[in-house]
Amino acid sequence: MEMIANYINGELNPPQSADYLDDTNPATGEIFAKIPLSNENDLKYAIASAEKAFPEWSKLSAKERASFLIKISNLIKDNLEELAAAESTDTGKPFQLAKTVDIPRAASNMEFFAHAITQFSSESHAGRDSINYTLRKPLGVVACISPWNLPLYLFTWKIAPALATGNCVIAKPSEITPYTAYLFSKICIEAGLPKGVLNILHGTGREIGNSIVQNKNIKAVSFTGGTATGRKIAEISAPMFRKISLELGGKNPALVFADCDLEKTVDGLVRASFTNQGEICLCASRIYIEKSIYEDFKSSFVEKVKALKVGNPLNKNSNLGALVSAQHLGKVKQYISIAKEEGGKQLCGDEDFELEEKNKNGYFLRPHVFENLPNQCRANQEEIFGPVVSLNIFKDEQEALSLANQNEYGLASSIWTNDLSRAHRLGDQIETGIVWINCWMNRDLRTPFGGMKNSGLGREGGLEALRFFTEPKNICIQY
Ligand code: TXE
Repeated sequence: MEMIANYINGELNPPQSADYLDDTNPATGEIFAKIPLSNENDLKYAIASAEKAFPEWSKLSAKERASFLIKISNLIKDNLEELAAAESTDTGKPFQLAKTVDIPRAASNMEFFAHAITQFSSESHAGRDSINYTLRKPLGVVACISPWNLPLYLFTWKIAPALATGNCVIAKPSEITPYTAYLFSKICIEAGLPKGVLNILHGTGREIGNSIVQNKNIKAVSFTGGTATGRKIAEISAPMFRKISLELGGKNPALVFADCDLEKTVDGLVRASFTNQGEICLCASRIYIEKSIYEDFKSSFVEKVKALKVGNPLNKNSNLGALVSAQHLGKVKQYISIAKEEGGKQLCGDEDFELEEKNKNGYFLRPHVFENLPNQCRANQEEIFGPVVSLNIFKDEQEALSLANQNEYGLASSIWTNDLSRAHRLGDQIETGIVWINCWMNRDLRTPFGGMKNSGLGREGGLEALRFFTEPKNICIQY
């Protein structure tokens, strides 16, 4: 049994409580590792180490800091297979997905911000009798708290810009999927990252997560997770006037117009709905289809969803693996019951499927598609975060927009049309932070990433992240 360790002051440490939590493989139901239950004492040690490391780390040139990030990125690439297998074991996601998306993206995150910081410049404003220039200083010790759905991918997405800008970091991965963050700490040691620059604490959100957020020495919190947790972090941080970046849930609409390329749209939306078992905050979950093509779309979509293979995540041909935990499977199944009670007609999801003997206790669920759900019902309004989508009808563009915007979330949307003017019009009016036209999850790391309404606060990515992790200071010089 692997004992996961905290990474504090450049070393792997057991938790001071000596208490551990089980780490379960969701595809088998077996416990494969033990997770440290960190407490205030571990946090104190981590913060002291980070504060000690900060003066030297923040004074390194951008190029010097970038060289550590590049080393880490290369080591992630060198360990691709091992990291992908670990991610698959911890989350239940297909190994192929981890190998082609999660882990390569973690390497890209480190590499991208290594390059970005060497190109980061600040503004200057020349006036008639003076010139102003802006310094962008690192904040100090900052916290990065990440969720279970894309563990190493989102963990590095936060850590990389925080380190690149000269901050020292206290990072907490989800207690549900901590394993690749542990392997990442070993990579940081191998890369020679100076001690205390990055500290990784494992444990529950309720205990160590809350302690990190309550700590006044933490100058900023970058968080991805549920909306309820984001709200708590905002409430704690507001009286401290502390910077927060919150990437929260989504209930993402997809609008399908009669003038779309139907086959490409169906393929695109099967992927958008069920990649990673639907456990991505960007997944499409409410699909709105123009009335004249509704029946054609529905039959083609449902046929392709029925053909998706659910099973052992280590098999190359599994499209969907297991959901992340028994608890989460229970939550998703509860929403399936709610959808039925709300009048939804289930179009697929109950087909028989074969599981290998070792996967019999895993948390598997076939993708579910519903129709006939009212727009305001819970199944169409609340984030399910699993392989469940609804098909809905609209009559014209105005109605499509109105149905899409009737939701408390505002993270991502996709619009499927060949009418360029319509794409621009809706792109402007739809209330989401990210709009994809005729595609989904096409990501350029330079772009602002994040949501409006209950989907969060602030943006990550590119310059937005570099600005978040720095304090601007204006200096005015009289000529
Ligand atoms: O998130 P939590 P969970 C959504 C999705 C999911 C729900 C809950 O709907 O069902 O959120 O998921 C830490 N102070 N998303 O339970 O609880 C926690 O330990 C400080 C959307 O995983 O928000 C973990 O590291 N930290 C999402 C992280 O916060 C706390 C991705 C996220 O946990 C804390 C995942 C506290 N009080 C879930 N409580 C997305 N937008 O990508 C928890 N944590």
